[in-house]
Amino acid sequence: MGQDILNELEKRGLIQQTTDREGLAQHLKEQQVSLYCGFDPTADSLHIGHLLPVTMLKRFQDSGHKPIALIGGGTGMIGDPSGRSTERSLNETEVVMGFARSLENQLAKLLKFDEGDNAAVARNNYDWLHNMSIIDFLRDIGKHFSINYMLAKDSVSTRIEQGITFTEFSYMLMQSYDYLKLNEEENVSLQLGGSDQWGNITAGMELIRRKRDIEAGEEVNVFGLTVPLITKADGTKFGKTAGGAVWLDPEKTSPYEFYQFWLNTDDRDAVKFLKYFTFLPVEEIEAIEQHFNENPGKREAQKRLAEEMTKFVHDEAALEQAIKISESLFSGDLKQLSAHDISTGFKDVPTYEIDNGEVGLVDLLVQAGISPSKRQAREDITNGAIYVNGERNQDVQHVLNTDDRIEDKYTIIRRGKKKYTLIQYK
Ligand code: 629
Repeated sequence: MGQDILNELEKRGLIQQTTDREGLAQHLKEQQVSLYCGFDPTADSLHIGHLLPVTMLKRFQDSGHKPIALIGGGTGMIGDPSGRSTERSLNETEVVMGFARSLENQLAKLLKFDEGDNAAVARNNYDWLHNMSIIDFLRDIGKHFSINYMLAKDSVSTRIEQGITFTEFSYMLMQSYDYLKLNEEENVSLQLGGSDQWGNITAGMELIRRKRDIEAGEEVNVFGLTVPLITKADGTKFGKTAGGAVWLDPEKTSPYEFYQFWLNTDDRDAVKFLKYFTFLPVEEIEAIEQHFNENPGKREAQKRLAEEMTKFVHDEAALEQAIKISESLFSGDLKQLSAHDISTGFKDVPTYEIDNGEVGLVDLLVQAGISPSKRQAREDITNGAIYVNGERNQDVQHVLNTDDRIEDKYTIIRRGKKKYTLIQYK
């Protein structure tokens, strides 16, 4: 089954921890393994922090195993304390349900749900958690965990000082129950997650062992595997930009912004990220690494990373649009951009709205705050520092007319090398 997937994952640096490494390797060699990773619906989209586990599910699927994407419709109502220093605020049921549907649709695009005997499966733990009785929960699950065991988990121990409610304290029992449930119903024997999930994953294994040992006296083969937390060479948090989180939903983070996020990867991180996130074979990445080391200025590693990731999360057409916008902005040649390209590519650029009439270039520069005074505006123009839609304009008498508008909506003014302002007509 699959060309020794664990070795491949190890080569790529993707294994933080596993339970019983030897046993797991054997298990994966002997049979098709059903494995799962959970995603709590805490927003209406997955973000880049979810991408590594998603690609992990795909790697296992590509090597013949069966991935199960668990949507935490039930656990999302409670809130995982893992890796968090403060209590979460609770969302309404309808909100969580809506988020759950969005995540399910996104996952449907990233894994193969309809191919072969290892087609991916989506389950939602709301289905078995929402009507579980408190008596059953405390008798059948709670009874298997000592308070000492639960207090010793990082997710809890790091919160004792700050405070943790009984609600979040109980979270690990729900995730443990999921593993048990999926073990029984889907024959799941491996749970994946980020390293923040280690405590919850091992708690689930504990519950399965206790249940099975008590009820049948048999040995059970269940495993856990975590991927590393992603760190960046410059010490800043991975996945955050000035504009906030990087979402997988193209409405929240456009494919252009998504592409740019990867393109801006630090030289020191680029090869590591190629190994982590892309499906390019390690040998190919090593070849890219060699070229890259010879000529880092070409940013070949970042370009390849941005291409592969944009293609995976979005599609070929989105990638082409992202490249087109990036190249136009870089070269300053904006003529080939559509209004739609502009609204995507200039999201973070200062925008100035003006009435739909004619306006002199000098006046516009001052009104839009591009030049500080009329005198300076005239100087900027004569000096050749002002570009209208990518073309230098040195005419102080120029009056902006409809020819200066892209699809009658926008004019792009550039002052100097890089300072863009978007003029939008009301
Ligand atoms: C029920 C819920 C389960 C199994 C897992 C879960 C969700 C889990 C969690 N995961 C994070 C999330 O939902 O909170 N308790 O945002 C997130 N995960 C992916 C990775 C993670 C983790 O979705 O495991 O480490 C991020 O990389 O934080 O039965």
